[in-house]
Amino acid sequence: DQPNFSVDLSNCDREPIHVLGTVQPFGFLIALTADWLVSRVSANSAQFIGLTPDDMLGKPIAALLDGEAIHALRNRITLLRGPDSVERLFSIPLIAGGPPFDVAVHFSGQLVVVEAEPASHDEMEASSTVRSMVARLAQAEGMTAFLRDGARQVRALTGFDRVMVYRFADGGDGEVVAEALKPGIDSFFGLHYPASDIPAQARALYLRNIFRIIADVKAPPVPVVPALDPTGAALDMSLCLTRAVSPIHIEYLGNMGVGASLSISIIVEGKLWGLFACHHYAPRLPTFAQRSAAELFGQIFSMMLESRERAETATYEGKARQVADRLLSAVAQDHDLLTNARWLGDIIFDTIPADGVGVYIDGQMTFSGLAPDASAFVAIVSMLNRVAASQVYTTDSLSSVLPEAAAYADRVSGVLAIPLSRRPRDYVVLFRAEQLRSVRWAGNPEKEIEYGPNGPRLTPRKSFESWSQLVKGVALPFLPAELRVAEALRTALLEVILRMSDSADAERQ
Ligand code: BLA
Repeated sequence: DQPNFSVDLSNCDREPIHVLGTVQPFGFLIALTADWLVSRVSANSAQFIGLTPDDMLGKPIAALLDGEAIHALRNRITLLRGPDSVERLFSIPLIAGGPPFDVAVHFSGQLVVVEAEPASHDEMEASSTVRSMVARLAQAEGMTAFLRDGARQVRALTGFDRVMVYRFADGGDGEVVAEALKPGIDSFFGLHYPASDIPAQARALYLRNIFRIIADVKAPPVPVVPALDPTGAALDMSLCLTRAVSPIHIEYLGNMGVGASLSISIIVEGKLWGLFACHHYAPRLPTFAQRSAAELFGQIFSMMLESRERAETATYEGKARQVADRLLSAVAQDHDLLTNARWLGDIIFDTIPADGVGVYIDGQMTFSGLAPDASAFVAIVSMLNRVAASQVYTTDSLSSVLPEAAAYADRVSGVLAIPLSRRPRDYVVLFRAEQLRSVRWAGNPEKEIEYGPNGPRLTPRKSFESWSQLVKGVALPFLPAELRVAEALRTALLEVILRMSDSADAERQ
């Protein structure tokens, strides 16, 4: 850990965002040793409880806070389960006769970390709020509606101007797949961003701590003192609710004109599937109760998404088996169908979406939809003969394996080839267009805005441009499930072809 790390655009994936040593000014923080001596305090403590860090550091906390508060905190700490758990208390006076606070407690290594903010007196019942949100969501038909309704529910709960469902691809880049907006603001729906915009260490942190808020992008962060303990260690703030965030990210939000940001992790099968990413165009701090409800909603949403994805997979696999059966019986009836690219495409695109198909049998070629020209196809086939003898072969970037394909990479970038014969010669080949062709930019032209020190790179438009550079000549990848289907189609087709040659042999005898 390097608390003095100086961050810029080239190194933000190494910025130690969990030990920046600052909190946001809407709350304050006290860290206690195992024997309940105050070991760290945020510099703004006096504003909340009238005690400065100097008043508190090194003292037993029992001598400083109200006895009942201490008792409540101790009780709550015994409830902490597992390394990443955080407990909450609502509306407790920390100083005898003083105002009440909403409080969170957790362990950071050996230290007990107490964070507090003025109580919101929010009478909201998190459980019944979330229950009705979930009930509505359960009615959504289909994945698109489910994600959109999820965004709407989070917007209704938090009151943020923009709520996006941001989904990660395997490499960490992402796409806005659903959105709920205050009327009149421009949509980010369908936009893609490179992995660097939410760097790896942030994605790792968001798996452990599923909720974060930046209540006021412009509010200067408050240092926690002392920054380092006598052993030179910084406070690990991974699980803090008041953690102030990376200055690079603050610059990004500022460049976008965003006043507050909130995000909730969406975790499916133990992986960071995506985020609810929310923007508000003024500072905004939902109440402690609302934030707790939003966090709980995120967890339930994730589980519902997981079960919907599983059901979708099962449906998909059933459909794929039907397609293989249909293909098998139709071709068995009419062998000519095998060279009918249009017919093949119609059947296969249902389960393996693609933009075109080419068939190469005994040197004859037929095409349908998006396809390279005949001479380019011959080159692809001879490349396939070298790499793919008896297995389905895919690439999402043809030009990276066949350099001459760069000439038409802006049209055809992805290839899935199903070899039809044991001799490496005949193929059904699916083509996918370059991904950029199927993506649109919906953002406004740059607004009048003063950029931070790292300039306009830290804006959605520049992010989108940099993502576009990364995916030049790259199609949407063929998914593992699609590969399995293609493999099943290969087996089915191979069977017909073997039967065809058996009967041809029989006729000859
Ligand atoms: C964090 N970056 C984030 C977060 C989001 C984004 C949602 C989570 C924190 C939050 O809730 O605000 C990215 N937000 C987006 C994107 C959109 C959006 C893509 O609204 C699209 C509409 N960020 C950059 C670059 C770097 C960077 C170039 O754009 C570094 C080179 C860093 N982003 C960065 C860091 C964090 C972050 C370090 C972690 C912030 C933290 O939790 O401390």
